[in-house]
Amino acid sequence: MESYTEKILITGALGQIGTELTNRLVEIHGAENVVASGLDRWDKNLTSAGFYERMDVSNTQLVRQVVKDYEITTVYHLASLLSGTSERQPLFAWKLNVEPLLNFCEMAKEGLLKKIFWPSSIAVFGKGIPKENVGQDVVLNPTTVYGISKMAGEKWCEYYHDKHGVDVRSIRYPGLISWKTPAGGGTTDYAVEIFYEAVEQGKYTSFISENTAMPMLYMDDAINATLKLMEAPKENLTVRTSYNLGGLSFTPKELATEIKNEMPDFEIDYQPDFRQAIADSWPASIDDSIAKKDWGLSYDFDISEMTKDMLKNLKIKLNAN
Ligand code: AKB
Repeated sequence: MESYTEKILITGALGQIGTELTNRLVEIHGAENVVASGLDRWDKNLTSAGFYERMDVSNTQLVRQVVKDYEITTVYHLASLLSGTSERQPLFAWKLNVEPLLNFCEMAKEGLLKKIFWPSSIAVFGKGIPKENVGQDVVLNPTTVYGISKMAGEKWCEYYHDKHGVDVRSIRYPGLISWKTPAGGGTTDYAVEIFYEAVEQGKYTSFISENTAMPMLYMDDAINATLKLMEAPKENLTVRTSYNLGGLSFTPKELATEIKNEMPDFEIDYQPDFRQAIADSWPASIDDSIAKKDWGLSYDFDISEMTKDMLKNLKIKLNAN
């Protein structure tokens, strides 16, 4: 295996995944080897990375310059518009979710980058696909702008790998649950909001109906999976579109029951909005056996451990603010 010092660029570094992934990458590689980027102005409390670049990932020339200036070897390209927001800004979502990925793939093709991580989503599946235990290779039929952009991105990843040897790796993330940085604009975000409202108000109105199951994952498990995939030997990887990742599968009602176990006075009601139709087109559970076999995917948190951890940390965080 080729050995070199990794110099890492993270786009969307101030987002829900970006904040936590940056911290872990800094722990592993050292702050001096990690460059965070985002749209916000620089503030020393913003990130643990050694460097911060304020940049719009759609600015191809600027991104290329940053890659060259820092001699970046590995990119975690997380900047993306999620499902709910993408429906409201379809053309912008297409541009943001697909074009910067192609820019990074072109740079890798030219030898400027060695490895790219790009997140896909369970949104790629869509209508007419069985709900339960959805396999890696089912026909994709997304009906949302976000799902279409992720499906196209996956095919571009495979294309650049097969045709040009670009080492671009990807995971189909389920809904991600975390307490450090709030999610924004997704359909699975109810499963984050519910915890904030439980701690702050003792009640929550869910925009997803009570019996709609979706795959979800606690952030610690998502970060571990991402790092494991990126560390896996190339030859072990049999999927070059994007790996299925199942995580946990539960409904708003089941999550509310878990919260009630910890906070008996917690109350929930349901007022589904436009995101219900998006959730209805997504799988309830996912088969991720290929990721387990190829690169050792595993999870540490079940729904009750996750609930306890979320409530414990949010209580500290929200009281401290
Ligand atoms: C969303 O709800 O849009 C995201 C996702 C599942 O990709 N969390």
